[in-house]
Amino acid sequence: MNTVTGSAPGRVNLIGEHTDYNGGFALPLALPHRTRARVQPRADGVVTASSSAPGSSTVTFDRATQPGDVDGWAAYVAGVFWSLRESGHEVPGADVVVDSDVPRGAGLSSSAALECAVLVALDRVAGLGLDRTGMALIAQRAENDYVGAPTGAMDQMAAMHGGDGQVVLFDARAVSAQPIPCDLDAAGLALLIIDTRAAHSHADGEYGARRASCEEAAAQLGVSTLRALQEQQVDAVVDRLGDDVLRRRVRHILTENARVLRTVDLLRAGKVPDIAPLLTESHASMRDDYEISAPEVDVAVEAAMQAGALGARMTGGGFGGSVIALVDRERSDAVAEGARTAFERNGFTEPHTFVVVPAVGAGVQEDQ
Ligand code: GAF
Repeated sequence: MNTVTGSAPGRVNLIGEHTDYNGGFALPLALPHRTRARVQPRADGVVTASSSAPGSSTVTFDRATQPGDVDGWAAYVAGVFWSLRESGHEVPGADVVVDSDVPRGAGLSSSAALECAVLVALDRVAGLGLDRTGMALIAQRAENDYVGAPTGAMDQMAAMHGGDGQVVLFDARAVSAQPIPCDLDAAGLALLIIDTRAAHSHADGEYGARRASCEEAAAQLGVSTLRALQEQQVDAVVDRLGDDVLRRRVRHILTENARVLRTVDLLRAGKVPDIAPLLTESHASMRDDYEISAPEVDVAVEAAMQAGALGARMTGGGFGGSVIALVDRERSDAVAEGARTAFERNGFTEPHTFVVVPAVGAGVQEDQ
């Protein structure tokens, strides 16, 4: 068996937040930032995981690892070995060496990038021949049941299905990924990321609490997921719920799904600038109805808009992480500067800002 290097991108979600675990729609894109995992098979069944990140030490575990054996960043690696076995796939032990330029803790899915980089490499090393959606679901299971973060599959689907100049329409009920053209450059636009550097995690309680609220609302409404209500009038649906918090959670999910579909229509029609107000509406919905924003995030969105962004919203799981701003290309520096100035005024840590374009999904390279 040869040594194989897998690589997989981080992602930003253009629109469609917290919809995936409700059987809904999301529209992520793969980032140019990637995680690489060099996987050298070994015959003794042992796995070592090491990282080029400063201060990280090598973690050793058995290829038949079980949830609870490994924690920290290496749990995402161990989780992939576990999830593959749980799905009936035999893989050898290996020395896994990880290197990444996906910002960590920024809401840009460094965890899915790590899972998917290891997974595509193991798929090739063991000659499994898995398809991309199948691998995304195996990676999601690693995150859910080994790491313990109750996420949907959007991040892994973006890492697996992303493409140059495209966003990925993820339909969580159908478990399908469809490429949608998104040529920002041709429209004279840029997508600016403002990493607020406000702490963010999926494994803590708030993400799971939102998921539980949606499941509770679906049960009260007599459906298996909120997606089943998508064709109905939003007000009529929420009026059937007695609890105000559940009403607002459901309103976010149903209106957000509709915004994703509207965005897709506009992108298909080549009307890229017209998606901007939908991004800003999505942010207001996350802030007011779903209550997953954070002070740094709201300041970043407001500052971006004041500095001339066409639309802006938080991206990812929430409670921190990154904001995306759709800007006229020549305004991107001014918008980034506007965010920095506002953060300084508010006494927040300086944000990281950078422009991204949709990039390719996971892939492998075999060492000669
Ligand atoms: C995180 C999760 F991992 C995704 O599955 C998704 O729910 C997202 O938050 C919110 O849209 O990135």
